[in-house]
Order: sequence, then C-alpha cells, then structure tokens
Amino acid sequence: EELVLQMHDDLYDGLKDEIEEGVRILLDRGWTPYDVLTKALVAGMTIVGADFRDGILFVPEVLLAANAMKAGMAILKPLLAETGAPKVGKMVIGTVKGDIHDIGKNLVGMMMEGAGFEVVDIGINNPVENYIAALEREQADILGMSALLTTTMPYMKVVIDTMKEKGMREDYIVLVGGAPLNEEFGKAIGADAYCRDAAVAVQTAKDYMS
Ligand code: B1M
Repeated sequence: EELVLQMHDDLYDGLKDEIEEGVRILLDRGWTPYDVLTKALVAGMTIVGADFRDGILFVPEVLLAANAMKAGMAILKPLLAETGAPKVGKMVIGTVKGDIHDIGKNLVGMMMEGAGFEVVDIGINNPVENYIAALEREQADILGMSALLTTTMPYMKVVIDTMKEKGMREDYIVLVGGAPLNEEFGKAIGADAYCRDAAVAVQTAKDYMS
C-alpha cells in the first residue's frame, strides 16, 4: 500500500503530524490497530534503525523519528487496550540502568494491557532497587525488563541475581526482551523467557499465568 510506504518516509523524516494523519487514515480504511502498529510504524522504525547503524542518520534525527512513532502509538494505545478482557495478571516493566530506549517497552506494555494484563511501567534507566521496590509494592506476577544496548543488557543479570539473593526470584515470572538479546542470553542470565517481540511477550505471559 502506497500510504504505508509514505509513512515509512514520514517516520524517517520525523514528521509527527503526517504520522498521526497516516495512522488515522489507515484506521478509517479498516486496518486493525495491530496492523497499523506493525506494518506502518514498527517496519518504518526498522529502516531508521538500519540507517542509524550505518551512520546515515544521527541521534537528533532518530529522536525525531522516535517522537513521531510515539505520537502514532498514542493514537493506537486506547484501541489496543479496548478488548475488555478480564484482568489476567500484573506486570512491572522497565528499561534497565544506563539505557533510555523506551519504544519497545512501551509497545510491550500496550499489548499486555490489550490482552488484559495490568501493567506498571517504571520507565527507563532503572537501577535494581527500582525493580525490587516496584515488584514488592505492586505485588506483581511478572517482571519485564527491556534493554537495547549490548552494554546495558548484562544489567538484567544484576537484577535477577539480586532477586535470588533476596530469596524472591521464584515469586515472579521474569521475561526479558530487546533487539540485542536472544534465547541463549535469556537462559544464561536466569530469566524465565526471552521475548522476541511484543506479541511473543503477551503469549508467553499468558502461558505462564494459565
Ligand atoms: Co539507539 N541504538 N542509541 N536510540 N536506537 C539502537 C538500539 C542501535 C541498535 C542502533 C544501531 O546502531 N543500529 C544501537 C545499539 C548498538 C548496540 O548496542 N550494539 C544504538 C545506540 C548505539 C544508541 C546510542 C549509544 C547512540 C549514541 O548516543 N551514540 C544512544 C544510547 C542512549 C542510551 O540509552 N544510553 C542511543 C539513543 C537513541 C535515541 C535516544 C536517539 C532513540 C531512542 C528514543 C526512545 O526510545 N525514546 C534511539 C533509537 C530510536 C534506536 C533504534 C533506531 C530503534 C529502537 C526502537 O525503538 N525500535 C535502534 C535500532 C534498532 O533497534 N534496530 C537503536 C522499535 C521497537 C519497537 O523495537 O525496541 O527492539 P525494540 O522492541 C521490540 C522487541 O525488541 C521486544 O518487543 C518490542 C516490540 O516488538 N522488546 C521486548 C523490547 N523490550 C522488551 C521487553 C520485554 C519483552 C519484549 O519484556 C517482557
């Protein structure tokens, strides 16, 4: 679809208003919120990511793209959460210390809410104390951690090891995700599961809660 390609360009150029308009048009055309999210926004961000990696785009441009993406996600959020599913569990989610990437985390939170989970988002750059305090305060079932940098992903192990030291590791399901992670890493640090994307996170959480 032509508009979707246009939206990839608009995201690349950080054009927030155009992205909001594109999202609305696709919804009007009968697209599901999930398809708009994945095919227009996430796919567009993949292109941005590749050119960022290759030194064609720089931080300021990527920030604009991220802001445009968030504006689009804000329109989709209530629609994704509209399922009215009964509450199936509670998740605390946050990006680890040293890491400020939050789009993937926000997406996982949105999809989890849409599937009937209660989600407590503790934001970015979280030291281990934040995770522990939130888990205890919220009486959560699930801990979700996100990391987008190879330099910050090892911090997930710090959190899990601290949970073990405090004798609370077995009280929670620990799910981890983020672009640089993989299955093997998830196992190595003692998480219950690595989640490749938001849909997998929802399915995995449901499986553990049932
Ligand atoms: Co950053 N950045 N960035 N960045 N950035 C990456 C991650 C990078 C891969 C780009 C690249 O070089 N190709 C690279 C990391 C390289 C590495 O570590 N090997 C990188 C770098 C280097 C940096 C800086 C160091 C750049 C600099 O300053 N020189 C800097 C670091 C800042 C910091 O954190 N301390 C930096 C900064 C930024 C911006 C601020 C400009 C911006 C972030 C804005 C924001 O988040 N508010 C940004 C962005 C946007 C990206 C890319 C382009 C896109 C990330 C994204 O939002 N993707 C990214 C390139 C890439 O990933 N290919 C990149 C879309 C999102 C939907 O996908 O986050 O993967 P993702 O989430 C997915 C899954 O991973 C999974 O589900 C999500 C939905 O399907 N998932 C989970 C994620 N978290 C989960 C948690 C779960 C479950 C599943 O818990 C249960």
